[in-house]
Amino acid sequence: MHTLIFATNNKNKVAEIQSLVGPDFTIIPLLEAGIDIDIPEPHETLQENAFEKASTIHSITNQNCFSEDTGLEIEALNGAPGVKSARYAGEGRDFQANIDKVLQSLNDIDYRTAQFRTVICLLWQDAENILQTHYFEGICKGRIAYEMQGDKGFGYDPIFIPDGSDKSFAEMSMEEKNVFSHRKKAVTQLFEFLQTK
Ligand code: ITT
Repeated sequence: MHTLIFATNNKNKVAEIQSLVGPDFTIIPLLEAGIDIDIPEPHETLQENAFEKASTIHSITNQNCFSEDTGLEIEALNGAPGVKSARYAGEGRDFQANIDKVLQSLNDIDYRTAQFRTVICLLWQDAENILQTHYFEGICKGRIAYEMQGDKGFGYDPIFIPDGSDKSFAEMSMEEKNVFSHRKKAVTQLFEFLQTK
């Protein structure tokens, strides 16, 4: 049995990852661990931000933990919003404003190829008590819809249609989203790694 703190304040991420956890793992979200802080994400890469979040929580708890940073990368916008996805339309981290800005930026552009990319950072104390850092990445390729579709999920889900589907993530149940999901792919690698421990 592995117990891991998940260094996030995003309840939707917690719900998605809880839905993937098997009996061998216990995931403890920050609020359940009694930690109520907004961890900064100041860096230029998902990997650096993920490390920042995991290392901040490890320094507080001294326990095994992981974090993840996710970006929506749109080819016609040279990879934007990318690492700035949470604050694309400003510091308010407003889902609707972020979606409006993406749709506005792609106005009159039919080339709508995009991907979600998730980077997980695991800080793990090995059997010799040495702290190891491991990264796991998951990518979901797809396209940006012309308008919002569906009301499930969170963030950019209403405008992202994964390859292999005609539905946006916001038109899917969590189980359907997991068939395609960037997060599912990264978490699967994390669990596979932990199963070898
Ligand atoms: P933590 O840093 O506390 O984990 P956050 O919401 O700040 O939570 P990110 O920086 O990783 O998380 O998220 C970047 C943005 O991308 C943010 O606006 C999310 O809503 C959005 N996002 C992340 N995963 C998504 C998904 O699976 N579907 C749609 N939008 C997503």
